[in-house]
Amino acid sequence: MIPRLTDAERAALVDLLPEWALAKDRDAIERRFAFANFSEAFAFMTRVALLAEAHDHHPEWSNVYNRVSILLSTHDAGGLSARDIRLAEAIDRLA
Ligand code: H2B
Repeated sequence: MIPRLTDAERAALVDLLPEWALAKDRDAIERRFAFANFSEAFAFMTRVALLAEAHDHHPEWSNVYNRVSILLSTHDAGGLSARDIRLAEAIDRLA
């Protein structure tokens, strides 16, 4: 079983991932992105999809025209784990 984040690790998130927020109704983090148009949004999603495959860790996400919403949570842990943090950091480096 993959361990969920400890309280100390959760407290560090605000500094580590300032663009991400804790989800209201899930043990998850989320971030919204906006691009110039659909093409740029979808190009970003393609790059995130490749990252997700490389990490073997996959986002829950949606796209509406130029906007992309990403929610990260570890299904195998039933909540937030270090895997979510690693993928969020990698997505931040793309954005
Ligand atoms: N993605 C997410 N978000 N959570 C998981 O627990 C997860 C995953 N598990 N991607 C991976 C795939 C697992 O199912 C495979 C077998 O490694």
